[in-house]
Amino acid sequence: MQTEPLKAKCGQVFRNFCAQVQAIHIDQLELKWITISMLVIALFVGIITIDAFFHGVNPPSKVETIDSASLHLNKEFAEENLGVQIDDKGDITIRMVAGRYSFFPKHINVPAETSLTFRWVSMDVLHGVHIPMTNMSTMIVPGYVAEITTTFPKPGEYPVLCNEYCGLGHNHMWSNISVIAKEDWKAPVKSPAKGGSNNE
Ligand SMILES: [Cu+2]
Repeated sequence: MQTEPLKAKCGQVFRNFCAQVQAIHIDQLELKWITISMLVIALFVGIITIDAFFHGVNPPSKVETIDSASLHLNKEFAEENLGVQIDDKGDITIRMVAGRYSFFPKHINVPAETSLTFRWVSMDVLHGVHIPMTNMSTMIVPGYVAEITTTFPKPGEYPVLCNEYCGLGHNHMWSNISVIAKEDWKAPVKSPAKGGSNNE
């Protein structure tokens, strides 16, 4: 019942707005620059959209949840499943837990020039992880799994730093990764964790 008058009112407001816009005098030169600016904005938005589509960049709404209070009971993030694991297809997954004030495991060995999938969880408060010289920089929010795929281009020692203030010991919160030449790296002898459906 209320929709018709509302629709008419909205239509009237829109018509008034259009009339006002038409009444504004816009100089030709100004119009040219407005058009150029709009095209530049459209170009940038287009580039971002296409890039996100081809690189599989997802909005933060694509979340994977986990119970931070019972990580030790969770199959995927139980202590024996942490660290580097290689599956039958040769894909490497690294599971790490952040807690005040360290990353667990404290040290891992990974191969250089190889795609590595890191899965991070927090056992207590909000943490962050930053590995200089890589694209690894994310928040580790309690209750969520942060997954990032990265590649270390060169062998060497890489620090793993917490970049979210998490308490008095925040500045001691670090860990390190030894990146080993691809041909010298040996896969750890561990049975792969069953990922996916066991996050409750
Ligand atoms: Cu921290």
